[in-house]
Amino acid sequence: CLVVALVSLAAGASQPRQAEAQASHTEDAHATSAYTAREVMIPMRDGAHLQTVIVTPKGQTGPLPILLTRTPYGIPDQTVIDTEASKDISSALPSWKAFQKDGYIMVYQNLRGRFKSEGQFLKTARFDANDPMQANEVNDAWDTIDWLVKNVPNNNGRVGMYGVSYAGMTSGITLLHPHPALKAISEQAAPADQWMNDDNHHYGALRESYTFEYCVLEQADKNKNTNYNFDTHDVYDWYLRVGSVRNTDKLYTHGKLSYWNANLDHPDYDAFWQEEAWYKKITGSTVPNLNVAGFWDQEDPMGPWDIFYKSQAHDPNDTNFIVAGPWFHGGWQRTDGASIGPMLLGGHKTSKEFQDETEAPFFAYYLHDKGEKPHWKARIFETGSNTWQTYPTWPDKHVTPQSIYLHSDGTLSFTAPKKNDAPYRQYISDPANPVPYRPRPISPTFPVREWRTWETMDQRFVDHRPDVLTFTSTPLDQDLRIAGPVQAHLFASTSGQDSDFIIKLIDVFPEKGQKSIYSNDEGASWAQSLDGYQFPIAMEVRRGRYLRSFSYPTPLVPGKVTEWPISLRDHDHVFLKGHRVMVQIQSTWFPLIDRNPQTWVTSIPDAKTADFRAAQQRIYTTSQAPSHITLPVLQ
Ligand code: PG9
Repeated sequence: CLVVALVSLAAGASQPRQAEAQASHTEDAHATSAYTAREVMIPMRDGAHLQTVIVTPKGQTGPLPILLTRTPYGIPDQTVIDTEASKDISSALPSWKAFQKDGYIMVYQNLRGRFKSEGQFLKTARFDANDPMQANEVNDAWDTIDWLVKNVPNNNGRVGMYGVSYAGMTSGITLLHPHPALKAISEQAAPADQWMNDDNHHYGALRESYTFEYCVLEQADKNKNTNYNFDTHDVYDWYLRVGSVRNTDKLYTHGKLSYWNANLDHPDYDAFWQEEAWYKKITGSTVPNLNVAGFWDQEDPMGPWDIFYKSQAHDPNDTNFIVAGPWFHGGWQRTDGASIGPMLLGGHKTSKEFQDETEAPFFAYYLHDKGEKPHWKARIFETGSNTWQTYPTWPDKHVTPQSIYLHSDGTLSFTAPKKNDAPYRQYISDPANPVPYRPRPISPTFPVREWRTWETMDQRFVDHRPDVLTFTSTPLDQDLRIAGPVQAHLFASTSGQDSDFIIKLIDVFPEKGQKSIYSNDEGASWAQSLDGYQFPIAMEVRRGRYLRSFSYPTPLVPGKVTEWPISLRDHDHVFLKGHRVMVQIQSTWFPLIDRNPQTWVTSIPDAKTADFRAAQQRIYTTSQAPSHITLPVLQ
């Protein structure tokens, strides 16, 4: 039997992801070949042929459904398939093991313009329903499904699609015009609005280091995923030295990364980005869909919620579902899910539980007529209590919004500020000395692992910096359970004409007796202290120039107290009795978020060195300007 080199199927495939797949595959290297893989070039309506691998279980007796994944990152067994027309492979990839007891024909396709697929890489979620010849991911999926059901021997005429991130987007976007044979999809961490709250921007604030490095990964070479070769160990230094974001292109990439340059050329929510917000064209739940979201997703935290909520508006047959859990981007397919960052999850293997108990039964029901339809709308792994919860509606009907207020003495409480309280706390935000988004030295985004879990990192690394404000509650005298959308309202001013505010909702562990004990398969075990750990539950940035309009930025009035609504997305977490609730506020988050010059410029990526100036930031804590976070409290 053969040992084959697996390329990770997962979106954003990078070296560690490949290494994981390879390691798990090697374990099975001596098993009997269980599948046959063959490569075909499937024709699209405009004549482009897309490289597709069809993996069939050996000894298949009856007709089986097809499960299709469409990715820009390379299909599995790329190297093997490139040289031969068909090949035996010995074992399932980790991410499809759970399906195989029911039996599926697995199909992987490289998107047009990637690897051996012909045509131009689209790198867009455009879809014009009035132009049936438009090259887009909806039509490519349609043509592929049409070809598969007509040409793959022994298929049962039903197709499912699934995938994480980019492959989640290519699954989810089929909702806009599904092929009749497409009977179920599971979009997982699909980006839905790249300017608003997914990979590239958050409310217009450019995700500089991630987007730049992602564009290198995907666009530098058609035939492989590429990592940028930095000349500093700490990329914080590299980005600071680069200065104006436009210099990345001027000095280093010289027009080679068209999508990166598009990000710089379109700083505002213009027609370019509105076209990318494909989920807004969803008219309802057209195909049964299992949306999957991670609460610590560092790339596409909002897309699945956008798609879920938009489909929910018209879901007459109740076929739109959401699963969310304690996962980084795609964590439910890439780890066993026994922990999130350093937090163990009560003995659960949340990824395996999701795959075995939710994902596989979902496809079995819609593609095999086996088992039962999900009896819930949302199935969520709640952290803190470390339990799976099912909800008949999401948000749950029993949620009561309760506001937790920031006070000028640095406390946080459910009591609103009093009339005579001091009006504000303040700090100087200096773009020349930005707050790092994770502890330095900051490694490149890919291929190292820290990127995956940075959203779980202990926030003590910035606590007490002079440009970070901290507000803390007393220890809770009972559990505080939140389930639903979390919404911050800052009342703030700046001495500049533009500014960012970053707000973090944090669960502070007690000072004694908190630890995670890990063990490995060899029987070794070790402990990590979590005493006083500042565990982020929700974090978000807003950019002042877009407070009034996302499409037409306007300057802030220096010194004017303004309300900043900041959505912190949906969460399900229990702050346990004895823990404290903390809020941190700062104005830089570098180099993840590009620096705001804090003076008025028409385009931040083109700001000059002299435009970057320090500003005095004030967070108001009065009865007229009560900064607070509204929590969805569930008793
Ligand atoms: N988050 C990645 C991505 C998807 C779509 C567009 C841009 C980036 C990914 O992991 O695929």
